[in-house]
Amino acid sequence: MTKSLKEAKMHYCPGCGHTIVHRIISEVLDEMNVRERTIASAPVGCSVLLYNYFNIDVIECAHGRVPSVMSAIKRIYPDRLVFAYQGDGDLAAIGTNETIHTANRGENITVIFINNAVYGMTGGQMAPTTIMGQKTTTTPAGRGQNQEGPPLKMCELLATLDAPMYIERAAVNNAENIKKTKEAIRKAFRCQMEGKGYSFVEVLATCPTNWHKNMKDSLRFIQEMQEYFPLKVFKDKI
Ligand SMILES: Cc1ncc(C[n+]2csc(CCOP(=O)(O)OP(=O)(O)O)c2C)c(N)n1
Ligand code: SF4
Repeated sequence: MTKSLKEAKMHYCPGCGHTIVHRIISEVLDEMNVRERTIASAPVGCSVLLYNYFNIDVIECAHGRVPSVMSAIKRIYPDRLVFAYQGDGDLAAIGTNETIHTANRGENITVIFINNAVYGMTGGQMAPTTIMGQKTTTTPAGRGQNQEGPPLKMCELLATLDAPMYIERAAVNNAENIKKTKEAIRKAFRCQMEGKGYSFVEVLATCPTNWHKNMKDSLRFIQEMQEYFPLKVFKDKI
């Protein structure tokens, strides 16, 4: 158990990527000794209850409004570590506007973006990051070019802006990638604490329930996602 996580039973489905990312974040907060100075957002989505799990200050934000709320909090408390935690429906659909303008302003916050290629909480509808051909409840024949268009690549999009300082895409499908995810989050937090500016870490994460896959196939699906979402550092101006 880490100090930054409470001893609480999580509500996530077995095999859910959110649990791994929660654990990684908590380890980094412990190791950086910033737990008591950290403020996070709980988004609307499956991680809506993350304030029950993290032993830090958390503010609940309306769906998609997270980066704006966290920008305001950071401006009021510039000495705090402020991070947004968002799913792909939250960050890349209803919240696209806030995401782009927050990054473009170079707000000194960290955004952790959980890309599980679906709307998890509401039952597996298509997300902006659903990959081509992927079947969801709203794309029963698979996501197609004519009706839905290709997936939105948020790291690539944000990397075209001048202000962001650090942008990386990682995944939690094996031990090596989990280690890299932890390093990416640590680097992003350090970027913020050194006052350098906006940092963004996307994490490809499993949703076995809405993918209708067992764990082995879910991990394999993260490999398939990488055809559209390559794992790499898109920007490092730290
Ligand atoms: C303003 C508003 N619109 C729509 C919803 C319904 N809603 C709740 S969660 C969600 C999608 C969540 O998906 P995602 O952000 O990808 O997170 P996940 O559940 O996959 O972790 C939606 C559309 C809402 N709660 N509020
Ligand atoms: S529905 Fe998907 S994202 Fe939500 S808790 Fe279950 S596995 Fe995780």
